[in-house]
Amino acid sequence: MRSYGWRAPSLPLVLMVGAAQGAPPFDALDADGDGRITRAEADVEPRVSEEFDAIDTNLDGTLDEAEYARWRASRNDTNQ
Ligand SMILES: [Ca+2]
Ligand SMILES: [Ca+2]
Repeated sequence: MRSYGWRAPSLPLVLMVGAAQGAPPFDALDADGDGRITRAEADVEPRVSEEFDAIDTNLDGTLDEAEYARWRASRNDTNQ
């Protein structure tokens, strides 16, 4: 008489969480809203922090929205 019906609804939740684990939106990391993500701001997101140099394609030490959008798009491609 044990009920294990909770397993069924848990699966879509896992899938949703998995999808949400993609990179956060630019605005979420740009804490001070100046349109650039600094290293300090990127520190809250380990994946962004680790790849900071790769994302900063113009090497100015900050991530602008275009650089970040390009990186997010490339991640989405590989994740699917
Ligand atoms: Ca900022
Ligand atoms: Ca940059």
